[in-house]
Amino acid sequence: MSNVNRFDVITIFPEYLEPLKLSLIGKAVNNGLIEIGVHDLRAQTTDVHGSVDDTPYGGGAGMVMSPEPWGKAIDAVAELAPNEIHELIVLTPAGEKLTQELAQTLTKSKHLIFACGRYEGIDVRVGDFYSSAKNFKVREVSIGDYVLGGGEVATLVIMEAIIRLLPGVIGNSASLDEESHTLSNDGETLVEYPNYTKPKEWRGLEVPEILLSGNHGEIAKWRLEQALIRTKNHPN
Ligand code: 6GU
Repeated sequence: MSNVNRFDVITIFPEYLEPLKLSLIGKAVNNGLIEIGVHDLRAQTTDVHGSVDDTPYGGGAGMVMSPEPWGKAIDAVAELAPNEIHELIVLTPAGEKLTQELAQTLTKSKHLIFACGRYEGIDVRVGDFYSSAKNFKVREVSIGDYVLGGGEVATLVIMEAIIRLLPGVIGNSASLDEESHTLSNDGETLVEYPNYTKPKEWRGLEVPEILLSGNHGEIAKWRLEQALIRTKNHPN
């Protein structure tokens, strides 16, 4: 069984996803570990203005994204991974909150489709339709309790959280086991212990003596204590 291999993003601002070409994710694409497609929702519109939204039934402020361009765009990207289960991630501040555990779960999906809503969101029937469609799984996901202008930045966050966990993406995969929200103390998730590198003294600040001792047992104990203190003082 292999991990995720395809990500498709549907948006009215494809340029927002340009950072996917950089750094760790860009390298993972160049090395053939993953495939990424970014698709302009407006390519699926039929009127001269390329309209993707309309006024809400029942009245109220703002605009709602129309279902038809979304349906066409999602059907088209599903064809790019024809024999897979398509996990449709609908970005919305009302969704399930992204956690390290959810990122880990999403590494198991072979095909992830990110639907980046703007305005007051996407007509809810889009999610409803694909929820009952064969070969689709739908999740509404949020990255935190604040409101963004659209799902594009949230997509970058979620994709980075997933892709760095995939085998081969990070050279030293042991570093994944020691980072914040992964370290565990009897089932409790901890934030990471403090890290130091050379020089031994910087602007009058010293590296803790224990880290220079070479005593791996004592160092591990100190790091766990520090992680526990930091976790306790963590604002969330
Ligand atoms: Cl996924 N979308 C928007 N528009 N705002 C958000 C969000 C998503 N997650 C947190 N805030």
